[in-house]
Amino acid sequence: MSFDIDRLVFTPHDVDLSRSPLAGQLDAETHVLGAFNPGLTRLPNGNLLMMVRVAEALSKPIFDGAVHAIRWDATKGEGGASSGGYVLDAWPLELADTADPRKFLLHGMGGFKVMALTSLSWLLPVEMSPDGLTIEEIHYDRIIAPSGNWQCYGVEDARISKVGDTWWMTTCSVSPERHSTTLYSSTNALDWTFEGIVLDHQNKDMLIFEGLIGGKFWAQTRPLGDLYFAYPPGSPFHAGPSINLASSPDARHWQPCLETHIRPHSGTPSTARIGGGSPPILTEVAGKKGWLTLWHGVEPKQIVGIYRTYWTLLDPEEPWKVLDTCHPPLLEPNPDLTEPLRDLMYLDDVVFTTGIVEEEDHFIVASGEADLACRITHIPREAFIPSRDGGAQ
Ligand code: MAN
Repeated sequence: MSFDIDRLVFTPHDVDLSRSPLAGQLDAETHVLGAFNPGLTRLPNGNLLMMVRVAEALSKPIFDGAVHAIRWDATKGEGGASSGGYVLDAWPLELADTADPRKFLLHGMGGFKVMALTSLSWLLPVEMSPDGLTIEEIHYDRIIAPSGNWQCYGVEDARISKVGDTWWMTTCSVSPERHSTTLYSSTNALDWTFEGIVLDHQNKDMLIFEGLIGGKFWAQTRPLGDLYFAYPPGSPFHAGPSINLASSPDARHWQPCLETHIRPHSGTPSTARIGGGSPPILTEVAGKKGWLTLWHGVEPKQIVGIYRTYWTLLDPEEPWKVLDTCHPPLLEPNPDLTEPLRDLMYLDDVVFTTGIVEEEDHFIVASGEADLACRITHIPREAFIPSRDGGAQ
């Protein structure tokens, strides 16, 4: 499917690294590997806010026979032992497998699959015009960067939901102890308060519904592991990560929901791995009212795979029930968009949707394109055409 308004609105060229939280801290040159996967919300002044993930990487990660990773360290910093700062870790080259451009695998780590990242991510608030197409202001004074050991390898992939008068932002925090979901809250979507870890190890892509159901907060979660149990032979689903639901009295303490939610289909490899995309919003598409959720499906291909965006409409009162969905993707990676940035590209075939704002006759959808730049697509309401066996998910 193609859309009239569909373009890259923010790229690595738009980031001024002299204002990065890492600036002047490392004895090595860095560059913006990607400025992508933006959370999206409407600000009180009518503009849109994109919370952009800036992945900052070493320009020359390999020197002195070692590959280097950036880490936030609580004991480093101008203010003494507790202010924190950034350091470089050297890993002997013979231990590292660097086939995946996003991370390197370290061998000889007790039999576990152990990774280090080629970049450290922090979050940059970028204010956009009401249609999401023009940059109005980049809020370097409100960057969200690692502030504790639980996110010493970075803060990634913000998703913003407004519930009542409060904005909630889930993020993925990376550390040796956990790859977790961290939460921030705000009363204006620009000044954020850290609320702690809300989902522990290997649970990310958490999307808080933009509204309460039965007086409770609801969210999609996606526990990820490398061990799953089989569906029975002949099942329409295949084993692997699923998008699950949880509810909470306060957005801080979450109880998993017993009902199944969105699961990978056995009939197609396109959704072999799935995860949440944009926060579910209560709206009307295809003649039905419900929670519209956009999520990603990954088709295995080489190392990273092909990432596409799919949609599902959920029952307004019982959100585990699927009202409609569509098997062909809503949004696919678009190489034409990234062509002008070809010299900066390090992977292909990825669109990763992270935000949605509703307008009268269309939705403004924010995605990361190729883990490189921010893509805004205006998707008309009529584009949501259910597959015939709509409720199969
Ligand atoms: C993972 C995450 C995302 C990223 C995709 C594609 O799902 O790290 O942040 O966009 O991979 O690389």
